[in-house]
Amino acid sequence: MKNRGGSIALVSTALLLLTPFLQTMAAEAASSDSVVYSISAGRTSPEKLSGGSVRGDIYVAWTGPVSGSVYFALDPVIVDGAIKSASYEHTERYRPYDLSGTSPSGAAAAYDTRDLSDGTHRLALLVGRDGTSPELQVVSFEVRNATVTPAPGAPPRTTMVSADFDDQAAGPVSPKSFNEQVGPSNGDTGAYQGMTYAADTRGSGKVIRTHLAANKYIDSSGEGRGNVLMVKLPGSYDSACAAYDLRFSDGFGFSAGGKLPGLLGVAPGTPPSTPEGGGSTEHGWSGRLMWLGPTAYRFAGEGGNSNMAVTYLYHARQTGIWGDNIQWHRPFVADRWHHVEQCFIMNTPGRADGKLEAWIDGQMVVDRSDVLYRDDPAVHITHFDWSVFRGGGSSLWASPTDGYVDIDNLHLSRS
Ligand SMILES: [Ca+2]
Repeated sequence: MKNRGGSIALVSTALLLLTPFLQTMAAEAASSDSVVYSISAGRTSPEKLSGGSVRGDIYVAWTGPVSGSVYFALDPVIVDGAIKSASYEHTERYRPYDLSGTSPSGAAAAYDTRDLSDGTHRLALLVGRDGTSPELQVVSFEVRNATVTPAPGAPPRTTMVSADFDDQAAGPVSPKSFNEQVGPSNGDTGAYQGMTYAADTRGSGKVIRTHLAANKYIDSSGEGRGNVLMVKLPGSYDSACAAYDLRFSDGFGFSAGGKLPGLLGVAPGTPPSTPEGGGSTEHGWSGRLMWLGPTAYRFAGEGGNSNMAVTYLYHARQTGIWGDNIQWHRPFVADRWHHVEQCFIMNTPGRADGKLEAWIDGQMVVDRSDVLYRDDPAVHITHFDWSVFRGGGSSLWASPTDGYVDIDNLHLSRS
């Protein structure tokens, strides 16, 4: 964050040499960057609130220059540049300037976003300026506490798995602990090589960290090649969702791409790995998440991006042996927590009326209702596939740099 802040400051300095109009724009951009949030009372790992997606307790602060006080107003009504009303107000007279106040020990008090509806909200700040009137800042952000936004009339959802990994000791992930938290899967310790319970960069708790070693991909051998763990769901379902928090390590080399967890379904007697890796979709489908890089697909580099997210879908209607990329039109950002979610509703066998919905950081990015997951009526949603690896089936998918992927707050639900 510090390095990025430095480059923003350099850009701003360059713009200041241009026109007064650009000068104003640059100042506003730099100021909105000073409204940050953390998920810890210690304000660790702050991220920009502007454009962010938040849930639960958050700790918002103004970190820019102040002479005097900072007044916060949530969802303000602003008339002629003046704040007429707000759903929540708070004034801080001394640094640190916390949205919900500062305790005597110096810790920030929490603001509970569950007091807000899910969706877009605005926070206005009046920041004191010596000798001038306070400067008005307004930032927009998304609140997203509901795991899934159910359609009107949709049946209630049942949680199958809810795992935060916070009670685990730091160190290697054992088959026993994984199976207790996520569900029945491989009992062989070797299948978990490269997976550790690691400290959450957001301040407290644990996450599952998967090491993706330099120059390795899924068909390499040993630690750092990534993992595929098939988790049997408690039953067979026709509507299910998989959601989790996801973070790529700082400076992660996205290279050609790799796989991330998702759901799949196979008919009784068909191994769950069948509708993957170029296998048959006659008796199964799969819907993992992928990041793709521009060396694999040109679209993944559009706009100067290093990668793009897609649903990697194996389905009965696909024309080749490989699955189809359902584009999310959104990149992952290294060293940033993302919240991803995919929901699958099975089609009437033989009819293309299945649904695929996907969200990243509270934004719906896929909304399809024409998917033909299955021709075989014996196919349902039966497994969660914890895939975290680079690949692709060749060393072209490896990266020259070492990296890792953190996953947390796994939530599997069905209706
Ligand atoms: Ca956790």
